[in-house]
Amino acid sequence: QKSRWIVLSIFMYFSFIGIAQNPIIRNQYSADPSARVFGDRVYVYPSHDILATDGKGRKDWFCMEDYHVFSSDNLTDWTDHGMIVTQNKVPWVRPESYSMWAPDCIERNGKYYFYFPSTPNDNVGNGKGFNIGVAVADKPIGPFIPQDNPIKGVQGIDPNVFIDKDGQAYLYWSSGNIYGAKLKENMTELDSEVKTLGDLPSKGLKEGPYVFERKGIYYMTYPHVEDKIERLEYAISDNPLGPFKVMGAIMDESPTGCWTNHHSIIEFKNQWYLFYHHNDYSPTFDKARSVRADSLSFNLNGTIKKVIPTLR
Ligand code: FUB
Repeated sequence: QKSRWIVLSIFMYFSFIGIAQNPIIRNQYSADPSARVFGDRVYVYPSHDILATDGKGRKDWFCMEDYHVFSSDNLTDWTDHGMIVTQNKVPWVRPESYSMWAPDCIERNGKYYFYFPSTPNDNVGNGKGFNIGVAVADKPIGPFIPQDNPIKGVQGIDPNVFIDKDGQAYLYWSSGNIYGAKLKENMTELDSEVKTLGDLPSKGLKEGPYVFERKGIYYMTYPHVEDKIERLEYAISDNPLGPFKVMGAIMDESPTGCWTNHHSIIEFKNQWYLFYHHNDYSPTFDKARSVRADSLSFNLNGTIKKVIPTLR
C-alpha cells in the first residue's frame, strides 16, 4: 500500500512540474531546429519533413514544402502556431522542388526576419542550386511576407543570422564549406564581401552553421561529416568572422544511423540548451526527422561540455 502511494506521488509530482521528453515536436516530422528566445517564450523554427509521394518531391530524399513555428514558455508544452511560409507563396522558389530546407529567424527593431533556402525558379539567376530568401513579420508567429527575390550574392543552404552587441548583423550559410558576410541594417542585403571561413576542418562536409556569443567568445558551431554521420562541432574566435580555432565536439555522431544533425543553442531562464534532431519517429528512413532539446553547459574556461542525447 505504502509503495503504491509513493509511486503515485512521484507520478503526480512529475505530472505537475512537467517533464520534457524527446522528441519535443510530436504532431509532425521536424528537423534543423532554429530556437530563439523572444520575450518570455522559446520559439522553434524547424524544417518540416514530409514523405515524398508520386509527383511530389524526390523519392528517398528530403521533401519539404513549408515551415511551421512552435513555441513554449517551459520547454515542455509546445504550441504549433501553424504554417508560416510555403513554397507556393514565394515568388522566386521552384514549387516542384520541395526543398524548403533549414531556416533561421531573428528579431531586429520589432520586426522578425525569417531566412530560408530553396531552389530558385528559372527567373532567378540560372535557376540552379540553392538561394536564400527572407520573409518578414511583425510578430514571431507571423504573418510572414516573403520578399520577391532571394538575397543577392548568396548561394547555398542553412542560413544563420547573428547580431553582435554593437548591432552589426552577420549572415552565415553553407555550401560544402561555411561562408559569412555582414548584413545591412535592412537585414535583406549583404554589406561586405563574402568570406569563406577557411579555418574550420578542411576535410569533409561542414554545414548548418550557428553562431552565438558568450562572455566575449564567439562560437561557430556546425555539423561536420568526415565519414557517414554528422558530428556537432565548434570553433571559437574573438571576432564573428574569425579567424576561428577548432575546439572539438558538442555532440558525437548518432550510433543509430541518422546521417544529419542540425542544431541551435540558446540561453533561456539562466540555462543553456542545445536543440538538434534525430529520426526518432522514423528509424528506417533518416530524412523524416524529429526535433529534440537537451541542456548544455560550459566549463569555466568557456569550452563546451559534450552533450549526451537524452532519449525518450
Ligand atoms: O534538412 C535538409 C538538410 O539536412 C539541411 O539543410 C542540413 O543541414 C541537413 O540537416
